[in-house]
Amino acid sequence: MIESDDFIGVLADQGIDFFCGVSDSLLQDFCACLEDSCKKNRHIITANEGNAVALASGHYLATGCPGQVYMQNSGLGNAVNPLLSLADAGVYGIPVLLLIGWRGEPGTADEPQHTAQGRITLELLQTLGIPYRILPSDSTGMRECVDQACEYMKTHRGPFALVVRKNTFCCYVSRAVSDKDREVPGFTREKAIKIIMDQMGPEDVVVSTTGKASRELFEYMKSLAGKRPGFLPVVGSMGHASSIALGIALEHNDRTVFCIDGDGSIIMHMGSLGIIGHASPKNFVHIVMNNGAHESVGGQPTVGFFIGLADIAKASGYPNVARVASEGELKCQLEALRNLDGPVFLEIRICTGSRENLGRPDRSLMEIKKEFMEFLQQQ
Ligand SMILES: Cc1ncc(C[n+]2csc(CCOP(=O)(O)OP(=O)(O)O)c2C)c(N)n1
Repeated sequence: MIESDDFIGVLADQGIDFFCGVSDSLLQDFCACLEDSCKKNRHIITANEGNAVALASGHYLATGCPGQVYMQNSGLGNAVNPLLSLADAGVYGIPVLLLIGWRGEPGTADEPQHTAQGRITLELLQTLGIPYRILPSDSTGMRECVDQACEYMKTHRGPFALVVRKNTFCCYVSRAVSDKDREVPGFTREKAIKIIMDQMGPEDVVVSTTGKASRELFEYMKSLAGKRPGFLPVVGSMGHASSIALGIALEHNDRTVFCIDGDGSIIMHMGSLGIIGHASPKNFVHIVMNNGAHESVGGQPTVGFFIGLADIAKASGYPNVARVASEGELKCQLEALRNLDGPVFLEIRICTGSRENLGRPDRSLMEIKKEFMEFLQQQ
C-alpha cells in the first residue's frame, strides 16, 4: 500500500501542490493527510466535484501548474460538464490530475448505488477522452504512474485520471482538529434523528440524505413498532434529497414531507434552496444535520460551521427558519413548527461521530421504493 505522505511528495516533485475535491471513503486516508500537510488554500474541499474541476482549472490558468482533483467515482457525474466543456483539449486544454475512488469495482462487494457507476467507470473515462491508469499500490509503480500522467498532461494539455482501488492507501491517523477544538456540543446525529422520528405521525413522509443519516434512520425505523411514516433513504445521488422531497410535497399536500439533509449534501447542490423557497410548499420541512463535516466518508471538514445555513434558507424564501444546538431546543422547535407554514428550515448543530456497528439497509432498494410508493397512495 502507498503512504499518503509519499504520494503527496511525488506530486510535489512534479510541481503539483494544489488539491481540491470531495472525498470518498476509499480516499479518506489521503484526504486526512492533505488536511494535515497542506497550508491554507492549498487544499480546498469543494461543494461538489464539478466545482473542483473548475477550481483546479483556475489554478492552472493562474500558475501554469496542474492541480489535483479527488473524488468518488459517483462524483464523475457532477464533473462531466466542466471536464468536457472547459478542461477538454478541444476547449481550453487544461491539465488536471484526477484521483478517482473506484467504488463498485466489478468483482468487489459494495452497496447497490455503486454498482452501475463502478461497472462503467473506466469506460466512461474512455468515452470522455480522458486517459487513465489504475494507481499501483506499491511505491515504485505509483511514482512511475504519476510520471506518466504528468508527461501526458504536459504534452496533451488535458486531464489524466488515476483510478484508486480499495486498500491502495495505508491507514493515516489525522492530526486535524477534534470535535472539542471545533466547540460543538456532544449531541449526535443519531440522537437528533430519534427525537425527530418520535414526533412524526404515521401519515408523514421522510426523505433522508446519502450516508450515515439514512443508515441511522433505517435502523431506527426497523425498531419502530406499528404504523411508521413513509420513508425513502436516498442512498446515492448526494445533494438531491431535498429536490426529491419537493417533488413529493408538491403532489401530496395532505402530508407533511420532511427532508433530513446533511451540511455537505445541502452545500453540494445549494441552488435547490431557492427553488424550494420559490415553490413554497406549505407542507415541507427541511432539517439539516450540521456537523461541519462529511462524516460518512471520513469526517473531512465542510464550510457548514462557517456559513449561516438558516440565514441562507431565509433569504431563499423559506418563511420560517430556526437553528438549534441541543436536545431540549430541538424538541421545542419540532413542536412549534407543526403550526407554522412551510417550507420550514431547521438547522441542527450536532457533533460528528457514529456507532461502529451501524447497519446498512438490509432490504432491496426496489422493495423500499415499492413500499414507499404504496404508502403515498394510501389515504
Ligand atoms: C456525488 C457524490 N460525491 C461524493 C459522495 C461520497 N459521499 C457519500 S456521503 C458523503 C458525505 C455527506 O456529508 P454530509 O451531507 O455532511 O453528511 P454526514 O456524512 O456528515 O452525515 C460523501 C462525500 C457521493 N456519494 N456522491
